Amino acid sequence: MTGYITKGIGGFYYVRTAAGVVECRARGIFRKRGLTPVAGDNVRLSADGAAIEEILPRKNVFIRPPIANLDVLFIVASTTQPVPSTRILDELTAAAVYQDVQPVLLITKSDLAAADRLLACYAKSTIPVIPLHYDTGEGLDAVRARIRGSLCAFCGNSGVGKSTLLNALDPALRRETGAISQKLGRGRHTTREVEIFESCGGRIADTPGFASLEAQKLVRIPKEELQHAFPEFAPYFGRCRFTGCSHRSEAGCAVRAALDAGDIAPSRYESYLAMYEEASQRKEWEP
Ligand SMILES: Nc1nc2c(ncn2[C@@H]2O[C@H](COP(=O)(O)OP(=O)(O)O)[C@@H](O)[C@H]2O)c(=O)[nH]1
Ligand SMILES: [Mg+2]
Ligand SMILES: [Zn+2]
Repeated sequence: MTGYITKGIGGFYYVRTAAGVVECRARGIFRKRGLTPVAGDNVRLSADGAAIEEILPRKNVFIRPPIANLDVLFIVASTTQPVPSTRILDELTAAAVYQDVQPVLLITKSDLAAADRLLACYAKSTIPVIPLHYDTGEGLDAVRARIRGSLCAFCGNSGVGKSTLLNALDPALRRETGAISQKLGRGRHTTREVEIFESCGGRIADTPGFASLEAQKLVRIPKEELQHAFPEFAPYFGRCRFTGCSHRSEAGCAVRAALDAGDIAPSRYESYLAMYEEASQRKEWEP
């Protein structure tokens, strides 16, 4: 019997199988090998259904929050209240691309301020951007289409409108919204477990850890790999004067030429430089 882990808590795992959700334990062998089953893992159960026998190969895995096999990361940004930091959005999109997760930017509160600035930053990035308008319902079907058949998670600062969006996508989700949930949220969110529920023909992971936007903790991207986490740089690889060009200050850099020509957004390039600098200063042994 196989299935996927919807939640792990206190040594118990809940595995959704064709026969329903089964509560089971993980075999001791995993701990010995330093392997921890996490939500999203596809697993094979023992014949009696009481134990996880095997973790099937993973597409990807995040440690904080603990989740495996993520297909789509919805990054929720509001036009205002709070005003988004493109640097943080770029760190999140890069973390997703690096882990083979499709990032999708969702823009909320487009009724309060124009989404133009954000749209312009990502227009050349190949990263899908979906502005949402709750008065007309614009954008909701596009989000549902991305959820269908996928395992997805939503991340974004507190107050950007994640819960409001989930309720609009599927009222059955009944998320608490607004000031009350934020006030209660602080302490509680840090201890809550990741949980996966089915909705819109796909699976949505409730990942408290993503909400705080700690992209730094999601994944450490080595500086040489960073360029690959910015999809709009790809057409220029191999066209720089020097092999191994870091696209920072080298002469004859094709990425910088594209920046000057307006084919790469300045905010995206600045994020690349800042993240490169940070990766350069990081010690190998730092977690
Ligand atoms: N005007 C406006 N307010 C919104 C929108 N989306 C969410 N809000 C409000 O923003 C506040 C925070 O929303 P919530 O969904 O709780 O944010 P979360 O912390 O990301 O889950 C609530 O008062 C919502 O009613 C939007 O598109 N337009
Ligand atoms: Mg919320
Ligand atoms: Zn270059």
